Amino acid sequence: MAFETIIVDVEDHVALIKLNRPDALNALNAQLVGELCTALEEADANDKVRCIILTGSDKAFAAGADIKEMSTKSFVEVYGENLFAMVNDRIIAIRKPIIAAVSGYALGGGCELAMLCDFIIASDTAKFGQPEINLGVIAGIGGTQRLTRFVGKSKSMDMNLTGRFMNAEEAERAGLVSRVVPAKKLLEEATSAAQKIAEKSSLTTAAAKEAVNRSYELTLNEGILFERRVFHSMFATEDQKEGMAAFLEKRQAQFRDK
Ligand code: CO8
Repeated sequence: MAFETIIVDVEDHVALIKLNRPDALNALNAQLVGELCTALEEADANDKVRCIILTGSDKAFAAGADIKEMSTKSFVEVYGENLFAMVNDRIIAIRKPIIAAVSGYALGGGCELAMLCDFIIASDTAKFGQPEINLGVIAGIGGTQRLTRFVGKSKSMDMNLTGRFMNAEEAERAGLVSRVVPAKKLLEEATSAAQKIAEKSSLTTAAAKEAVNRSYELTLNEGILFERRVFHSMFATEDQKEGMAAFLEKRQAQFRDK
């Protein structure tokens, strides 16, 4: 499908999705959000794709929901259409790993979009924030929920109540991002991580993603039971036999997603 607000490129089993509304700092309008969800679903369904990278520009991953588009909406409209429910639901349904490669601003819906990915690699120029409070609203797609689970109550309250931005170093310290790299190396680093993931069995990467995500929904004991059962089920796959045989034979495993 031809897109106007994003650029999609598939190479070496990695789908790179680039948000591309430079004049609006990649603000998430309805068109971009619709195209993004479609591109993610197409990548999820494409057998050639084994990992997805979501990125923006050097200046902005995304500066949030499109304020111009939202500003005149009424309660009846946003409640009636359940604004942003669909984006959340479509993105969390993606089974392949998604890496957010974040440079520059990741604000409001931009920060929330990065948190909807499986992990975040940030450039040293990245700035994260939930500045919705300055607009007379609050976060709408995880900024009070996912952020609190990722960085704890105190920092989440600070971000959501003052609207201040967190730089990359603070975001790494707080556990929001997995690593920080120089801006020029951002895509190289994200691609290298994606290619490492692409080498694994896609059965096991999907299972690992599912198990980690369940940790946010279940009690510890239920989560460990879920993990153990999924671990057991891996023994029904050829890839488990291949992975363990390859280790014992001191060779590289050849996974076949079976
Ligand atoms: N919406 C619409 N346009 C935007 C947005 C935005 N969120 N952010 C920037 N732009 C536009 C500006 O209007 C400007 O356009 P123009 O040149 O036509 O005037 C252009 O992008 C460049 O922006 P600035 O001139 O402001 O650039 P600066 O470098 O001076 O400032 C900032 C950069 C600090 C990022 C500043 O643009 C800013 O504060 N932006 C708004 C950030 C914000 O408040 N975000 C939260 C939005 S609300 C939200 O996200 C609710 C969550 C809903 C979930 C959505 C899930 C899909």
